[in-house]
Amino acid sequence: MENLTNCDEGLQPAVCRACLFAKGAAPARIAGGEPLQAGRPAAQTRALGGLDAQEPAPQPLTAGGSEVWLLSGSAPGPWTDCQPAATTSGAMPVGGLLPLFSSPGGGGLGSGLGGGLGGGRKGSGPAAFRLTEKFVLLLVFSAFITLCFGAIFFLPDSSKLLSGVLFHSNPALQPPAEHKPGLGARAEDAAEGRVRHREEGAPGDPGAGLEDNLARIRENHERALREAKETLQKLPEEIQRDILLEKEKVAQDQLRDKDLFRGLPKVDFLPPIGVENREPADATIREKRAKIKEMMTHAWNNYKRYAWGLNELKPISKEGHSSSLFGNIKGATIVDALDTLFIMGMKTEFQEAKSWIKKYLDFNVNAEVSVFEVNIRFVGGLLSAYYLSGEEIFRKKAVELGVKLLPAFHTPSGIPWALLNMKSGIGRNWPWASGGSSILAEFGTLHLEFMHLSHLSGDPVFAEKVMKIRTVLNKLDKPEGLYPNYLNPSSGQWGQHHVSVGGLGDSFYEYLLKAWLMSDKTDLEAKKMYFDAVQAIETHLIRKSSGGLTYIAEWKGGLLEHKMGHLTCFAGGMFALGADGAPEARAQHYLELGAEIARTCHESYNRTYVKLGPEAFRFDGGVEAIATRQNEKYYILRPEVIETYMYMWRLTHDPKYRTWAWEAVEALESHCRVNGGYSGLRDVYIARESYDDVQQSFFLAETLKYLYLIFSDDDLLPLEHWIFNTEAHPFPILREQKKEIDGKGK
Ligand code: DMJ
Repeated sequence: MENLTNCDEGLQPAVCRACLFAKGAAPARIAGGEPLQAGRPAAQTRALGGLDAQEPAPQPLTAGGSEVWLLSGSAPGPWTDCQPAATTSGAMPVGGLLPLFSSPGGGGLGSGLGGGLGGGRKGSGPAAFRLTEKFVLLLVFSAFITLCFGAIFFLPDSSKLLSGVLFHSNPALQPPAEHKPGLGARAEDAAEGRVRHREEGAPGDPGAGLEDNLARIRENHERALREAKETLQKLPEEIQRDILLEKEKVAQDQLRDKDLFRGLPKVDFLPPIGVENREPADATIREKRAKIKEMMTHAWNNYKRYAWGLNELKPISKEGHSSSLFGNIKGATIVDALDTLFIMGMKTEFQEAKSWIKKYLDFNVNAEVSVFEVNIRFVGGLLSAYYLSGEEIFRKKAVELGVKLLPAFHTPSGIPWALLNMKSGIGRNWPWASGGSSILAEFGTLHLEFMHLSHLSGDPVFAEKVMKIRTVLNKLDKPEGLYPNYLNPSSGQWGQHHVSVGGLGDSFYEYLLKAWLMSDKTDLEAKKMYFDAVQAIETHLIRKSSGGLTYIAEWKGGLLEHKMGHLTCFAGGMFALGADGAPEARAQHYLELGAEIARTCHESYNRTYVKLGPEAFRFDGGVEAIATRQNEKYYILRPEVIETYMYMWRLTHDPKYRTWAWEAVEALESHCRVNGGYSGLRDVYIARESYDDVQQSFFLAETLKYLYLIFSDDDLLPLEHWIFNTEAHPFPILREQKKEIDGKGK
């Protein structure tokens, strides 16, 4: 009865006809001719339109006439019109179709065909058909069948409708209905929907089972109806695009099946360069390095003791901390800390982490995650753990997670969504983002990881996704050569013209430079994009304060906000690292620019009470490198300033960078270390403790790793061989690419 229910509910003709055909009875009965009289309406009063209007009036009534009525799908009116027999006779489920082929009782459709409402002549039945009439009948009926097939197979997801109607006989075999949230809906809605379904009726209660099944069918129908309606309103190009996206999804599922369940292709694991943990020759440096390892042990042991398996630690409350950034994925600290444990030689801890990952790391979670955060921390952490240790489990998990992230790219432009439900594959953007835009620093910080995913899986799909992002960016005009922070994934156009080298923009620029370096300097497009962007940043954003501090301001539609974020401090290291690729005359300039930013950021630390820097500091209203707003005075164990010290140390060996790094160690020990680990601070300008009670996973991944590298020799993870992702996870330079390209060129 589901089709009739749908007719009642106003299904569009195309869809409802598919339902009727799906009943399977109509064609056979029509061919046989006999049972078609069963559902004849007592009186058919419908006015005719379409083909029937062209029929010459004084023709004998034939079943062909009835079919003409059926085919006049373009005639306006709700789909309830398709079921007169069911409503009048109240008997046959296919009553909407059958009466059209009967006539001996008179009236019926013939009344219309003959010459208007109620007029009709008596028909003589199928046996009396003339040859031409039979032919017309056959023609018309074939057209009807074709239409039905079209509705079934070419309307996206009408198969769902059929499966709801036809294949619901065994409720036990039906998966619970996915309660998909629409765009803008929250993941929790979906979760609640699922819970509701489970709660209805106890297991084994057939009544409840039936109810549940009917509800599910109804839900399927409603969804199919919505989708069919949407499809009918779409332009042909949009339908074409949807079909392509759907195909792509299927291909991705196949990829997942192939790769994950039948094993990844073999890759030659190259022993990593520069991972020997040699002690520094200088005793003071050795001690300092040992101290940093002790800090890592303290952070790790407390996480293990109080929050093992959860995402992060609350070092004051001594319990787990879960951030919505990871949805229901667990173990952020474990995955983020893997490579730090490895390079510090903490082998037992590394093995513990590996065992947990093997047993418990699960990505099949029905919750929204931040694509960016999951990529930089989880994919990044797993990739570097693989490259350092050669353990297959990390490669497998990284690729498995990469596949789960692919639906985020199902947008009209190929610019991915910021948020993704990993189970349903539904994506959306942050509700606060300008005009539904994706964020530059988020979709622009996938490149390194996705290039490695293709390398390790043997599948180009990951690389294709990130190269598509680049194509979109290169086609767009940039205001003053700058990249706005917001880009709409549907229109492929910029949102608000806000530009930042800090939050919302930062690691996009970092990844342009590193894409070039990681490709063994073959990715010249990335190099050009990087240097062009840096030039525009220098012209429009970089300024010097009256006290001589160089800073990077934020740009809002042409106006400068003289504020620099803690996040922006990474740029000192980036400018210095990029000096290598700059024209010779500019190389020194970029090193100096890096040094100036490092000095400014050091000042932002030095001008606080605790000697750790605020979230943002300003250069206006008579202050320099100081936070003036209460909500910018916090420090959450961030690494960017220390990251810049690390690059400056490696590239210049100026001892002040070790001095500044050690100041940071002392400040962390004095103000952030607590019994239960390390905590961020709410206000860096006051003496009183102001713990935020979170030990961020990036404290272990980045802050402690960069500190450790500053007090290690340069041959530990040498910069000529390793590129650090934005979460400080080291990836090897992809030299094979060059060889392949060279090989092809020969
Ligand atoms: C880290 O997760 C990454 O460094 C990211 O690029 C920016 N923010 C945090 C640390 O501050």
